[in-house]
Amino acid sequence: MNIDNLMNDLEKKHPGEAEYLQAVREVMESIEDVITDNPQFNAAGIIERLIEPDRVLIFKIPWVGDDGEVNVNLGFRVQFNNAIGPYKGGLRFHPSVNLSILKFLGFEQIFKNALTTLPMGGAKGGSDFDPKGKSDAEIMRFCQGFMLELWKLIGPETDVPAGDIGVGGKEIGYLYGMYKKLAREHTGVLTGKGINWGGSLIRPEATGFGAVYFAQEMLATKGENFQGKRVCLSGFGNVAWGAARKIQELGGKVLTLSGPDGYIYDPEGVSGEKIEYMLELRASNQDIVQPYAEEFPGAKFHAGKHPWEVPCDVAIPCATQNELNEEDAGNLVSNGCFCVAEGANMPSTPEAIEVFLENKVLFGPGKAVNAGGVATSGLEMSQNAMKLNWPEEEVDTRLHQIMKNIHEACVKHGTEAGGFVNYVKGANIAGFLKVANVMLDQGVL
Ligand code: NDP
Ligand code: 2IT
Repeated sequence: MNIDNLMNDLEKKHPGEAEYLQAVREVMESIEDVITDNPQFNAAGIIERLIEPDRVLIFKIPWVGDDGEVNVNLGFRVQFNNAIGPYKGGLRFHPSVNLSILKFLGFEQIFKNALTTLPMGGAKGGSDFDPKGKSDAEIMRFCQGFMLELWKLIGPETDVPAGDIGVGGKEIGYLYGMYKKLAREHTGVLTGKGINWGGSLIRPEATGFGAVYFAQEMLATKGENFQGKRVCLSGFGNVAWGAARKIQELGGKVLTLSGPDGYIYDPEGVSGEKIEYMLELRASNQDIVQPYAEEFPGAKFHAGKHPWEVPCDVAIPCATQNELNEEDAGNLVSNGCFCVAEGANMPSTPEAIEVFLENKVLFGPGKAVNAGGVATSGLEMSQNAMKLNWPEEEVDTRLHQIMKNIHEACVKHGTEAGGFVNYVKGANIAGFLKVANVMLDQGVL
């Protein structure tokens, strides 16, 4: 496989789709040797079939604001690959959303979902709708308009969306209500549902808990754990909240949070009521982290800066793609950070990843580290299919075991001569092999 030729052809077909091309290149670089050693994949055109989505739906959502004005947003669903199960992946509502971002997320989701060991294919969707400053009534009308188009494409055995940035329990409720009305059925068509209508315990916490379980496994390879560790987090949303809770439980200290406006440094640690305050901040729909420093005066707000300049042992980026660059990676390494676990999807730039790998940092990529969210969505689907609910402990135990298994798969496929574990390679190879072999079994489709 000539990666440069492949990428040039792909770029010609999809010019300007930077995030999508970035995600494809990373996977191709990891699996290059696997492709050379297994000519059956090329013979079946696996790569060419894997890097293009099965289909993409783009639609418009006209909706009326509280002021009576008509607004029009774009909606998307990228159904990437359903070799191992129904299409599965979140919906993102954020003004930055475009086709490139959703294709990168859908592509990553194929391998992430394969790593969970559960039967789920890869998809992603969303809209450039900005929830910031919108009333509940506006969010409801928008979600209803979104589902009016989407419902035709999805179903509990076809495609099962969930949340992502800007889509939490409230939005899933409005989306589910509209689906139920249109399809005239109660099914597990979305995950992240409310606990009284088919949701799973632990799903809200799952991505953050899972990320910390994975980091725990990485630390254990060095005989370490979270006790007394200084941890820098970015973001202040769902993933950061779950991670903060679990780190506190394990005896670590969360020093930072961040938003698009800058970062918070809290030398006393983000713990107890401060963690729950994150939920209030997000629910305010203001999308700034600065008020934390006004609420808790021991903390300091640093406008327009990344949290990665604060000395720490472990870093867990939980905000968005490409939020941690080469300079940030350099700062982390020179300040002694030895473990980086990606809670967000593709938060580190390729240059930053290179810095981490060159310096033998324990670096866990998003598709492995944050797979606990979609894994617990898979557990929600299982519970829906059985029409019963597992207790919290059962879901958490399964989630924990899944994260341990993903870590083991990364070690199996990513251990280099000399013993260093390249988790990027390990996750990409393990995820790819599963999907590629299933595609071989099922023929050219
Ligand atoms: P939330 O909407 O709950 O929080 C997102 C956080 O990231 C907010 O703090 C948000 O602030 C910030 N953020 C978003 N876009 C930007 C930007 N362009 N620049 C700086 N900060 C930004 O989302 P989640 O916590 O659910 O998602 C966070 C990350 O985790 C995403 O990468 C998501 O894809 C990933 N993820 C989520 C899973 C889940 O189950 N929810 C599962 C696996 C991965 P603001 O909104 O103000 O921009
Ligand atoms: O990026 C992700 O894995 C998610 N946003 C969760 C997807 C899901 O279907 O639960």
